Amino acid sequence: MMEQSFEKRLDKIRKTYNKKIKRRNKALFSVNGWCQRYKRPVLTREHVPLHWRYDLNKETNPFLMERIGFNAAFNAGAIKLDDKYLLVVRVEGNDRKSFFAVAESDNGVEGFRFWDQPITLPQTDVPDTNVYDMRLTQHDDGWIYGVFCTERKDPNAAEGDTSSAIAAAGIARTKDLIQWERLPDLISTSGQQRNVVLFPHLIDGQYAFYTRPQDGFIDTGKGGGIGFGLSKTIEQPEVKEEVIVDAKTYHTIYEVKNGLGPAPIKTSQGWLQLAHGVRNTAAGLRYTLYVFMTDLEKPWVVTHKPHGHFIAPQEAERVGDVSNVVFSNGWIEDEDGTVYIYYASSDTRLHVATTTIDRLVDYCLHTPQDKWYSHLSVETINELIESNIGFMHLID
Ligand code: M1P
Repeated sequence: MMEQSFEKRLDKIRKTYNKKIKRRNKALFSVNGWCQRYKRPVLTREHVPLHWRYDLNKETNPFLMERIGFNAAFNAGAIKLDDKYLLVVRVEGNDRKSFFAVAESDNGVEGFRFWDQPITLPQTDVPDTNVYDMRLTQHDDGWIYGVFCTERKDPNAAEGDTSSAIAAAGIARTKDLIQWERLPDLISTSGQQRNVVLFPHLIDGQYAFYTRPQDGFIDTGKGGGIGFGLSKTIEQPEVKEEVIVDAKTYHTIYEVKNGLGPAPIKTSQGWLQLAHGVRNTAAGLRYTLYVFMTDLEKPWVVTHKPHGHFIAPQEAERVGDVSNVVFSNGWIEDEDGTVYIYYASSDTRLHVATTTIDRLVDYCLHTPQDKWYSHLSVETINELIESNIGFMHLID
């Protein structure tokens, strides 16, 4: 076992890697018509370049072993620049540290390749222990902003508590995704923040953020819900007041907590929003994605909110490092109205689902709302059945 020469191993490793990254993807039939899933994930840990993993010098690595292991490639911010579909991926090493790396594709559904080096993220005075889940916003001010979660050990953790952490919104900006300028972390009134997203336009001359105030690192406590607040500057970002856009709500898919996904997409009907909702189960937390719409002039006011989830973990997506999770912090609107939704499953790998602006708008406008009670759900179903009476011959 393992007696293969350096050269033979190299040949096999190289071929396996190239086969993996060149694999074509295939759209699957969409039963619900909301979006099309694809047969294969667009990125996995196996897409991490070989020169990040192996010391390729036979003298110093005679067994051609991986010197640096990678555990996952998931939750990615997304943007289209110069005709390329670009993802700022959360790559997680075996050391549990996440960092950001750009992967590029010509068509958005296959052939993603990481750029040669991961992003070098400048630090603030207090270094980030861990960073993840960057949301990209092409802002009117000419910068591309990346807002992400920065996590540091809680300085007030009790002696022996080596888990408690503080989550905050880190901010960096760039023009090319290569050079990044770090700005101070967002200051807000709540103890912690995650899932913060910069809105692309100024509102009343101020920078606008969707937030997710939370009391604790995992538990959102009183703070649950997607919030919204304004900051006078981006160089000293501070939100002094947050209104709740979409609250966590009893007996829904966002009962325990929720958080915005990517920056919203503008349509003639309103802002399309993608978010994740979390509920508890006997088997642990379940994360699903939902879609809603906010007002064009007041993007903090919900105008349409379909009931339930838009994407939930299915089949192999259900299992991973944190099972029963789908999460998205990136989507791309193409010139022809196609929307590429990049969602990760179970904190392990990244997938794409495609849809269109028209479909998403139709989904928001015509999917029934949650009426909060089982008997009212039945009422809604009966309304549909009633309206279908003249069309039953179509399915007989
Ligand atoms: O493990 C599931 C997700 O948990 C967090 O999301 P939230 O803050 O809403 O609980 C994030 O850490 C996210 O990265 C992760 O996918």
